[in-house]
Amino acid sequence: MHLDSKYIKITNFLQKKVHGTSFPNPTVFALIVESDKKFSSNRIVSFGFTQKGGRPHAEAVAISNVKFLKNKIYTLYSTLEPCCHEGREESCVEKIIKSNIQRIIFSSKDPDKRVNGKGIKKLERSGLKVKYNIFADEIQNPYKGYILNRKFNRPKVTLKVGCSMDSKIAVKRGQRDQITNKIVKKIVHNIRSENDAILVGGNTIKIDNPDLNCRIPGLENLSPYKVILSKSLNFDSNSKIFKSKNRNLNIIFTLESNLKKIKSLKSKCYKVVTLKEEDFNLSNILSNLAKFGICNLLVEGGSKIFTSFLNEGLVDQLIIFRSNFFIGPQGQEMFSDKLKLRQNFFVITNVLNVQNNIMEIFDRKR
Ligand code: AOF
Ligand code: ZN
Repeated sequence: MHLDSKYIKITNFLQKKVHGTSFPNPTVFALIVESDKKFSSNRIVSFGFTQKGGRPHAEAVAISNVKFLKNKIYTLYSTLEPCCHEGREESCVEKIIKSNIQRIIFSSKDPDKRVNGKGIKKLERSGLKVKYNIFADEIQNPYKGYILNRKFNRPKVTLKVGCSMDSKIAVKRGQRDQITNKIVKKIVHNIRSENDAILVGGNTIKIDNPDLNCRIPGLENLSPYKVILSKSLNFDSNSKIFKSKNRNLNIIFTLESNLKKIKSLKSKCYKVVTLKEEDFNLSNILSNLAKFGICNLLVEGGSKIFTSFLNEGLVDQLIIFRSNFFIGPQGQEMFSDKLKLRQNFFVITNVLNVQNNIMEIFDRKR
């Protein structure tokens, strides 16, 4: 039925408007359409999306706003398969079965193993009509991090670099410089708000003393969690990164077991994970982050960290903001000389003009 394509397209479109606002749950968008028996008159009577903190789920919100009438047909459209596990509340499948919804149409199956097709079976067993995989490719992109988390136990990794025309990230080694323009800054803050966490190395804290939050008015509380990799915790614990009143899932991965240092960081809302030397590697750190619920990770530096992520083949997207001037040979290189060059790993998916700067987007080849 072409109506189903039309409403799924609307659902997928609207999902993108609220994407990334429901950590630790995927942001699902649902619509309920009321039709007459012949489907000649159809209208959207309700919508819902996954709320802050992950609950209520999208379907629950949408259902709660409908006054179901006996002589009408109700179709629920959703970006994701409705859940069937008893979580913090009754499952969406149960809610749908108890309501007057007869048809359920959704875009993508849920890769979470508690659901993954079981939602479909339960709905069908109750005599409801279910259709899925409708424009599922449209939702693959926003759900990429979620899918990687649930299927491969790691988040989607985006590496963000700001540099000069000759790919230098600072005028001198060990120095912080603003290289890209003000509009780039806004775009970066927007990208931050869409990620669950930002990862930096301990050196970046020492050199840049960054805040790493989102400072776009209205989006401040979508600031990502902070993740620091620091073998020795040898940074100033009064750095800005420890001052912002972020929520409680900032994490430091370290080799250090000094209880006094750890206690002081805990008091600044940081979880400290002390790893053994052999476990202090990016794959293990990513799987730890996935367990904490992180689906989208932004890596903001520095060059050693960028290089390690690239060398280990762990980058899904590379975003380079390039300014309009050269820095020259004394500048800090974007990647360290340990970078193992590999061809054909990325494809250029977009190049955008940002006033006098350029935004280059590279995606990992499938
Ligand atoms: C839905 N609608 O809006 C979302 C769903 O922690 P819980 O109990 O809320 O469950 C989280 C899981 O619920 C998550 O991994 C995914 O399988 C599903 N997300 N499902 O029906 C929603 N956000
Ligand atoms: Zn649900």
